[in-house]
This record gives sequence, structure tokens and C-alpha cells, in this order.
Amino acid sequence: VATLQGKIKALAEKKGPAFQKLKKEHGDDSLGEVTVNMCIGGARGIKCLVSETSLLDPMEGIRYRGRTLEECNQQLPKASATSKVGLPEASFWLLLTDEIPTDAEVKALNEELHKRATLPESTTKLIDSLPKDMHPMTQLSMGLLSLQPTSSFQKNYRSGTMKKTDYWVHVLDDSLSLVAQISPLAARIFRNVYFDGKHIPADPSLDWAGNYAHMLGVNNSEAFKDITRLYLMLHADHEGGNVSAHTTHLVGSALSDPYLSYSAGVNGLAGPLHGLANQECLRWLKNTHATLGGKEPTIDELTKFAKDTLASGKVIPGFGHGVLRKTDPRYMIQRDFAEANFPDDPLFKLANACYKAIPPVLEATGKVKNPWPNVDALSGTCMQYYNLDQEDYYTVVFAVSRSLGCMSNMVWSRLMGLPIERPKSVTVDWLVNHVDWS
Ligand code: NMX
Ligand code: MLT
Repeated sequence: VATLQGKIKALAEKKGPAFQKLKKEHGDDSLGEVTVNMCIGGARGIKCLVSETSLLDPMEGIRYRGRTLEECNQQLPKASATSKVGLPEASFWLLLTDEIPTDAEVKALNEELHKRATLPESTTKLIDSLPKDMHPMTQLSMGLLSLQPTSSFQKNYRSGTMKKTDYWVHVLDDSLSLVAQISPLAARIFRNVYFDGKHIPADPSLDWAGNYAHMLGVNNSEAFKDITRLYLMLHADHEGGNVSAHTTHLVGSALSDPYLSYSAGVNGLAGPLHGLANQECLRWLKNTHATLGGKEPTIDELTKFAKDTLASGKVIPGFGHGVLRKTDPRYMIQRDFAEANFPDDPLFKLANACYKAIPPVLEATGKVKNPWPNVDALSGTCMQYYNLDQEDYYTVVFAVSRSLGCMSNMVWSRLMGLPIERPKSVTVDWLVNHVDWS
């Protein structure tokens, strides 16, 4: 923890003067106008948030601290000499410090995470008592809330002795614990819902993601550990405006602690237009596969399925994006993995056919701004190949990963002393009275 703290502090000291100068000398500079459509259109395109950890380019995709995901995958330490996947906990280090950790630093981070991973009895009791048909994301959000009394930030704030300049230290402390606890919590929910509560003990010799895959207990292969590592690395962060990151940031801006904030973020991730799309997408693929009696679909058949989905008033899950304007690079990385490891899997073949059939259908609507697939169009397909085919659980895996980005951001928000978030809202009458009708 001391090493991590030292590195974060050093980076903040390096970046601090430019930030202060911006505030002092360019605080009134314009970043563009706000149009009526931006106001009524989900704030799309308004630059009104600072998120230090990553930046999304509509064409190129996400960069973690300036590095593309391909670069992260290459440069981040690996679990073994044979693995080609950058470790997600190493991306946590990168998001926090702007440095690629050494193997020794990742090992020390994993030891720290293992030490913090124990769930209090109050949490295990609560989770074990929940109805098995309660959605796993609801259970995860409740589990995170049940951990809130352990928050170091909350305790120190209450004691009245914590200085504003020390907020980030306690947020970092909580962030490490939350990231450590979320994987056993998520695994416990999985084993309760799908395996009658037969739990698999953690293996402290494994890395964070490898151990999570191990505790899920559906597949003992190194390949399943690797796809889990890849999934968790790719979904860690997607700048600050997506629903889960923005919600976590908003709630945290009221100085709610990391558990309260991330539980709220998880609730946003559970929506079908955001993280739940991975569950919906696999369900859509499975339905299509079953309706076709398991045979390989023609493009014409898929075009009809896609049109029927639109006609029934539903979105096609896994396609489109609020910012991206081409195929999500996270989709392409998963596709490369699938190509290399299970090119003949029927659902992968179906997903590939969808890649050809669906974009023209969406383009033909004339309104969809990005007809290309996003990350959720393939993540479930990758997981089901390794026996994780309980699609209602998929968004939990997303949430385990997104904790890395949301928590890193929260540390930086408190470090920069960002204020409570409070954008201005207006009424439709106000808009009517303020536009130029001439
Ligand atoms: N299927 C059907 N209609 C769509 C789709 C789609 N995949 N994508 C966009 N549209 C519609 C959208 O509903 C809107 O219709 P209307 O004007 O009638 O309300 C219109 O096209 C314009 O929307 P856009 O400006 O292109 O997209 P927006 O930024 O509003 O929304 C998503 C972005 C991601 C919410 C949207 O593309 C969508 O609903 N996709 C399917 C769900 C999905 O895959 N979500 C996962 C996103 C990634 N993630 O992990 O969070
Ligand atoms: C994400 O990873 O959060 C999604 O792609 C949604 C987004 O960026 O808006």
C-alpha cells in the first residue's frame, strides 16, 4: 500500500501545478456550446466531467492512461510465461499510477488483495439468505452495501479528524478492500444461485482474476482463467461518462464512501442499455440458434431476426454505442481470442454472422448513430464456451471488472479535490422561452 500511495502522490504532485494553473488562469475558457439537443439528449457530447484514468476516442476506442488496450495487453505483466493476457489487477495499478507495474509489484498487489479478501460474517449471512431467483446484480449491489460499515473513509469522516487532503488515502484503502472483496462476493453469489451454495475456497497462490475464475468453479483450465483475465482487463474502465462510472463519481462527489458509491454504480450497470446488454445479447443469440434448430444461419435469416427484434420495439443488444463510431476494439480483441481458441464454436459462428447481418439493418433505420457491435456482443459467447453459460450472471463479471476503473477514479477525484457534482437542470418551458424562434 505504501508503494502505491507513494506513486499516486508523486503523480499528483507532478500533475498538480498544471491543474491549479488551469483552474486559475483558464477557468472561464469555453469548451463548446450546449445545444438544446444536448440538454434533452442525455448530455451527449457535453464535456463536463474530469476522469483522469482513461479517455475514449470515437474511432480508436479506449486508452487506459494513454495506452490502447492492445498496448495494455502487451505491456502489462502476465500470470505466466505462456499467458498472452495482461493482468487486470496490473491495469488497476496503471489506472491509479500511470505506470506499468513490475512483476514484483503485481505480486505484492495480489498478496495485499488476498489479505483483504475475507468477507465479514454479516455479509455472507445476508448473501446466503437471499432468494435464489433474485437477479445476481441485485445481490451484488446488496452485498456491496452490506460491506459499507467496514469503510475506512466513512469511519474516519465520522470521527471528525480526517483532513480534506487525506480523503484520498482512505478512499484508496477502501478501494483496495472493495476490489479484493468483490471477487469472493461475486463467486459466492454464483455458487449460491447455480450450485446450491457449494463454495470453492480461494487459492492464495493465484492472481486476482485467476482466483475469481477458480472460485466460480465451472472450468479448471488455464484457458478459462485467461479469458476471465482478458474480460476483466478489457472492461475495467471506459472514461467517466458511462452510466456506471458516472454514477459512482456522482454519488462519491457527495463524499459517500466507495461502498455506497460503487453499489450505486452497479445498479446503473444492471440496466439493459448498459452492462446488462451482455446477458441480453447471449439470450438473443441462444434464442436465434434454437429457433434455427441449431443449424448455421444464413445472412438472410439473421436479417429477418434482426428486423423482427426492431419491429417488436426492442433494441438489438450488443450493437450501437453512445460515443464509439466504429466496431468496439474490445469486441475485436475478444474476437481474436475466440478465433485463436474456439473458431468452430456454434455461437461464435453465429456472432460472426451477426457482425455481417445486423449493421446494415441498423443503418437502414436511418437513426442509429453506430451500427457496429460493442463489447457486449461477444463477451458472453466467450464465457459460454468455457461452461460459464448462466447468462443472468454475466453483468456481475462486468461489475467485478468495472470496480477497477470506478475505484481508481474515485481516488483521483478526492485527490484533486473535485467538488460535489450539481449540473443545472431546466424545464421545457424554460427551453421554449430561451430559444430564438424567429
Ligand atoms: N438496436 C435498436 N435501436 C438502436 C440501437 C440498437 N442496438 N442502438 C441505437 N438504437 C436507436 C436508439 O434506441 C435511438 O432510438 P430513438 O431515437 O427511437 O430513441 C436511436 O437509435 C439513436 O440512438 P443512438 O444515438 O445511436 O444511441 P444512444 O447513444 O442513444 O444509445 C446505446 C447508445 C448503447 C444505449 C444504444 O446503441 C443501444 O440501446 N444499444 C443496444 C444495447 C447495448 O448494446 N448496450 C450496451 C452498450 C455498451 N455497454 O457495455 O454499456
Ligand atoms: C462501457 O464500457 O461503459 C460502455 O461501453 C458504455 C459507455 O461507454 O457508455
